[in-house]
Amino acid sequence: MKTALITGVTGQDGAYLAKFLLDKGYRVVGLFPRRSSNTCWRLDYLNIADEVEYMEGDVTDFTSLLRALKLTKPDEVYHLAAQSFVASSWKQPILTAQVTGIGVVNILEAIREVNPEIKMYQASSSEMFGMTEQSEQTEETRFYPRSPYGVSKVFGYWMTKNYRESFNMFTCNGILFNHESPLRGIEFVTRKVTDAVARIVAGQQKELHLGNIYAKRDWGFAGDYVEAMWLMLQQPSPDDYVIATGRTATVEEMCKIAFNYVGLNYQDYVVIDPQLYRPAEVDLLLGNPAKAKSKLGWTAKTNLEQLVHMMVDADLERIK
Ligand code: NDP
Ligand code: GDR
Repeated sequence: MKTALITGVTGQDGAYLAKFLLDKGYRVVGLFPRRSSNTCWRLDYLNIADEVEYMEGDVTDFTSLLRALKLTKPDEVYHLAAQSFVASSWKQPILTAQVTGIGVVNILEAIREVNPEIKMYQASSSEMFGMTEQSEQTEETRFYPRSPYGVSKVFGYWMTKNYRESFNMFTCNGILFNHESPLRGIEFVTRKVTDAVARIVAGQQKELHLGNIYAKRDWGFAGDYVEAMWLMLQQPSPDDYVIATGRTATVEEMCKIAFNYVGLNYQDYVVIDPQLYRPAEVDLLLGNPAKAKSKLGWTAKTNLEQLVHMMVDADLERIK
């Protein structure tokens, strides 16, 4: 039986990945930072909270990572923990750098110290491309991050690559484009929209305030994307991969799909609020997942309409 240690196990991806690995017969250990209230709602939703083992630790506390690795002896580490909300990264830039950036070198150092044979997945991001000059982004596209979050992820990306090249460690970057689900945090735009649709249907909300609805994103389903993380660590050698659907849509188009699904016109509810504009924006993300298809045999299974409908259904159910 293989053991996987997941940092960020209580997050969207951590929950889906834990379920995926448990179904494969793994022993799954989650690094669990001390919080004053319950953060296990996603693991509860997937009915796996009791099947995961927990190790208290925080990615900014190197000693807690050393201890977690020594005690649990994982074969694979999936490093998902981050301050992952781009908009917050301008409000808490130093925390974002410490958690999302330095956290990566903390885990790499801890692995090097305890057992450099442990395979490691780093949750890199399409936000690293930022103000891209290319209409379609691949593993070769230059990075131009546009937020403290994106800058921190670029640091983590290069550290992961550097430890592979310097110490021959099995470390992989998954450059994942936006992926969503019914377990997405409410602050991210897709979930904000689907939650609002459900509340409007229930008569609990009248308007939906949004920022830049012309931003384009390549949105996939988180449940599909966690398989790609696992596949990267099963290859004969470590590498970096773009994981995306290959289709882009504006926030406005995404709204239209969500409102149309319940027979409403988004234009009757959406209010543009300039306060929600970001200090610097990423206008267009569109991934080319050709390498993942040819090397990992991975493609996205869920299209944008299916994804949005799934999220609206889940929010309608919650409102009930
Ligand atoms: P979430 O924000 O849902 O989850 C983040 C997780 O990190 C939570 O479990 C959180 O714990 C944990 N965490 C935060 N700070 C610390 C800390 N100091 N020590 C230990 N754990 C911490 O993110 P997602 O699941 O959506 O994303 C997973 C990873 O993938 C992140 O690194 C994100 O940046 C990256 N990514 C995500 C994409 C997406 O579209 N979802 C796309 C590309 C990359 P708690 O619950 O206690 O707050
Ligand atoms: P993103 O996701 O920044 O791409 O990062 P988010 O859903 O927050 O924003 C997507 C786009 O929508 C625009 N937008 C709004 N966004 C939010 N959150 N709220 C609004 O009201 C709103 N109105 C318009 C944004 O300006 C943006 O252009 C996500 C995170 O999961 C990162 O951790 C991950 O690395 C990237 O995806 C890939």
